[in-house]
Amino acid sequence: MPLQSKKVLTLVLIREAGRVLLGMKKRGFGKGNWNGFGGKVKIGEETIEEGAIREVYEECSLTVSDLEKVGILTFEFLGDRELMEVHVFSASFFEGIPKESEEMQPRWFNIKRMPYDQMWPDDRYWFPLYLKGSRFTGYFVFAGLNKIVSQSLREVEHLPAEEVPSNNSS
Ligand code: 6U4
Repeated sequence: MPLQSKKVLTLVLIREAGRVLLGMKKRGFGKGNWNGFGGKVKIGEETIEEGAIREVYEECSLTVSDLEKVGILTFEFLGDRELMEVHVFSASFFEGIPKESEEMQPRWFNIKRMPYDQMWPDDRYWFPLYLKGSRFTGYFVFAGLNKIVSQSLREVEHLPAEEVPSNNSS
């Protein structure tokens, strides 16, 4: 079965001193997991980063700036022809106080105690690279939502240049 298209998504990790802000996903894809903030890039958004900043504000009321792209993760779900390409950003500047939204309940986690058992199963592999300040690319194949059947993960010097997103919802 040929893979046909990819959906571009964002994932923003907000870091302050020795802690990272995650949100408990209350609905939709990944419900019940502690996750970074993010979602689809909308038509009309000129960069992936613009979509990322909007999602953070919608999900936890923080205004982030100076995002740095740290990773690109591609997910294949067996039986689904659409790949998910998740652009991971690190944000160390923000304004506001994290607030619960309809979609996410935010909470700070000490970087030494990340709740990997309640995160996406791929996170335990790449999160340590993020925490030590590396850049990375990864490809994970899932059978269902909980089982990884193959994976590759690499630390890289530079991430590929950004393509203007052409996918996604309005
Ligand atoms: P809406 O339209 O908001 O209902 P929803 O189905 O909830 O969409 P959305 O837009 O919140 O999905 O996007 C999914 C989020 O989950 C993105 O931030 C990317 C992130 N994500 C998806 N797969 C992931 C994975 N395997 N590991 C991970 N984050 C993942 O750490």
